[in-house]
Amino acid sequence: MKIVWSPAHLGHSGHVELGAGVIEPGFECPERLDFVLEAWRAAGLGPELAPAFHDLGVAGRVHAPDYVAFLGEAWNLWTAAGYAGPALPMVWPTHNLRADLRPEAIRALLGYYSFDGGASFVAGTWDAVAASYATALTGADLVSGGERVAFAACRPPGHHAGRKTAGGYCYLNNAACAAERLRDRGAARVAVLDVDFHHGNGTQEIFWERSDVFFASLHGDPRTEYPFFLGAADEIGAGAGEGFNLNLPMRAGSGFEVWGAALDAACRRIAEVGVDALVVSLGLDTFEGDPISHFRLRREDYPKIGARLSALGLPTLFVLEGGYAVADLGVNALGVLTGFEGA
Ligand code: Q9C
Ligand code: ZN
Repeated sequence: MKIVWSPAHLGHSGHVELGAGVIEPGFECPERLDFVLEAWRAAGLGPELAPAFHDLGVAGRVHAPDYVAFLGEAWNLWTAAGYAGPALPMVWPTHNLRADLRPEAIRALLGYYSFDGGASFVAGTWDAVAASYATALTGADLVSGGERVAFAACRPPGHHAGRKTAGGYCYLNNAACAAERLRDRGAARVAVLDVDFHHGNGTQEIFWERSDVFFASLHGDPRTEYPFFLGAADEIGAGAGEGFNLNLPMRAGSGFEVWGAALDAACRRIAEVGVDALVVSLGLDTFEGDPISHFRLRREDYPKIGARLSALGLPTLFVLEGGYAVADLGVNALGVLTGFEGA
C-alpha cells in the first residue's frame, strides 16, 4: 500500500477554534501527521509519495468556485485589512439574515463562507489545504490506476466542508474531491463511507441530489454531538439522490458492539447499491481516548474495521479525517490499514 502526504501541512499551525467559553488552540494540530507517519514507518506498509500537481478544477465542481477562490485569498485579505492573529469568523448569515448577499469586508466574508468557528486561517493554511486536496486526488489516481488500496494522509481534514462553507477544521472536502476524481476517471458509481465520529455534513450536502455517489456515515447522534444540525437518520437524499444517503447515528458512549453492527449495515448497503470504488473518510476520533468525541472503540477494534472494509472487494482509498488522541492516532489508523491488507 502507498501513502501520500505533503510537508506543506506543517504551515497550518498556530490556528485556533471557538471552544466552550474560550478561544483555544486547534485540536487539529501538525503533530497528528507525525504520529501517523511514525506508525506507517514502524509497520513497513509501503512507499511514501508526495502529491502530484493538481489544478483546482475538481474543487471548483465539488465546491462553489467563488468559495475556492475565497479560501485562497482569505489570509491576504485579513492581513491587508490590518488584522493580526488567526482569521476567525464571527457573524453568520443564519435563519432570516441575507445569505444571498455576498459582503465585501473580510470580517463578514469569513462568516459568509463558514458554518462555525472551527476553521480559522493562518499564513500557511491555504498551502496546506491545497496540498491536502492534491494528496486526496493523487490517492484517487493510484486507485483508479489499478492499486487495490491507497492511503491519502490529508491534513487539514475535509468532511465537514460543504459546497461553500468551511467548518469543523475543514476547508476543501478531500474525500468528496477524491470521489469526483474517481468518477472522472471512469467509475460509474462511487461510495463514500464516513467512519469519523462526527457526521460528514459537508460530504452529505455535496452529494445530496446525486445517485452516482452513495454516501454513508456512522457518527455520534447529532442531538448531542457536533455538528448538531445535520446527520439524522431520516436524511436519505433528494431528487435523483433519494435513497443514496445513509445516516447511522449512535448514542454517545457506544462501543464496538453497536458500532461494528452499524458498519456491517453500511457495508451491506454499499454492496446492494453497487459501486465501482470506495472512498473511506477515515476519522479515528471514535477511539475511547479521544478528547473531544464520545464513542468507546479500542485499539484492537481498528483492524476489524479494515478487515470488514476489505471484504467489500472494492478499489479503496482511505482519506484521513479526524482523530485527536494524538499519540494513539497513528497506531489506530495503521490498525485499520493493516487489517485491510491482512484480510
Ligand atoms: N472545541 C473533525 O473531526 N468541535 N472535525 C470541537 C472543541 C468541533 C471535528 C469542540 C469538532 C470538529 C474533522
Ligand atoms: Zn471528527
